[in-house]
Amino acid sequence: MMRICHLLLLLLVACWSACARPAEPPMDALSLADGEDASAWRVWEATIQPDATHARSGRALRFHVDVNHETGEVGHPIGWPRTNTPVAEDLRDWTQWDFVDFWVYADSSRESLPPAALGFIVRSPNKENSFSVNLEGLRKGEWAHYRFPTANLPNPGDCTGVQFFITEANYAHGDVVDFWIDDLVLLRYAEPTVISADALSRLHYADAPVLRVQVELTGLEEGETAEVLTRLVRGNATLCEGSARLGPGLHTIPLEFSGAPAGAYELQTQISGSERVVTAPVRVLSSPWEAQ
Ligand SMILES: [Ca+2]
Repeated sequence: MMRICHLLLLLLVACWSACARPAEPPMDALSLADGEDASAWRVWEATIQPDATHARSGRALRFHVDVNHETGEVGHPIGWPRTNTPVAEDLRDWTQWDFVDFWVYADSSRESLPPAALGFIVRSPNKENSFSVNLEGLRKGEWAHYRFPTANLPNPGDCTGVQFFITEANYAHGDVVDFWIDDLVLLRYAEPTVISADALSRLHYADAPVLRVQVELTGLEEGETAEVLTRLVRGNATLCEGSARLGPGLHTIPLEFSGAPAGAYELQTQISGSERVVTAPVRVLSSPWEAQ
């Protein structure tokens, strides 16, 4: 009996997790590398070639490094084996896209990878404006998925190239390491999408007349707008609701609030006509003493 209860509980939790997470909205994708052709990739102190040993589909780009602490560039025997490709001139404006997204599979002669196993750079004409990141979470014998918002790049309007590199100082002389890079794409929401919605303050005093909701919208052309609905609910009861017609970017919707009993509520926000609801908790307080 105990075991059945546990099983039911697990099923409930699994269902709850699946239901609570809104399905990913449809996206447009532009492929930068699908692993079938490495001819546009330049490489230093390493090799790169299409290879089917590990691939999301077809082949992946296999970036192979024999770590060597004694050879390499003059003055930098412990260097940075790397590979990069230019981005075609007409594709360099990534403000038109929401994410850069790719998969990496890692293998090595080592028992496990060092913490900073592989780096990724989105290059800009000006080096200081390049985006450089250590790909955390890479593990030997596993795929890892990376998705970076283009809004986080210092210069998303002029992305001239992408690069993968290792820092040999993080490895031992003689280590062998391979990375299979696949499905390197730019993604954007294909329809109006709420990417975040939250109360400016998650603690709301019951006598305050306005609850301010911060909403970020994407999937809209400049000048295009969408109707956004937002409401505060508990169970089946809607305490207050509002709507606004908004364009892309960050906005604040003032939600008229006519009072509600103290307690935990849920803020629900969606594009009118869409089933995808973004939720955030709000706590209504009847007096400042409850904030403790
Ligand atoms: Ca592929």
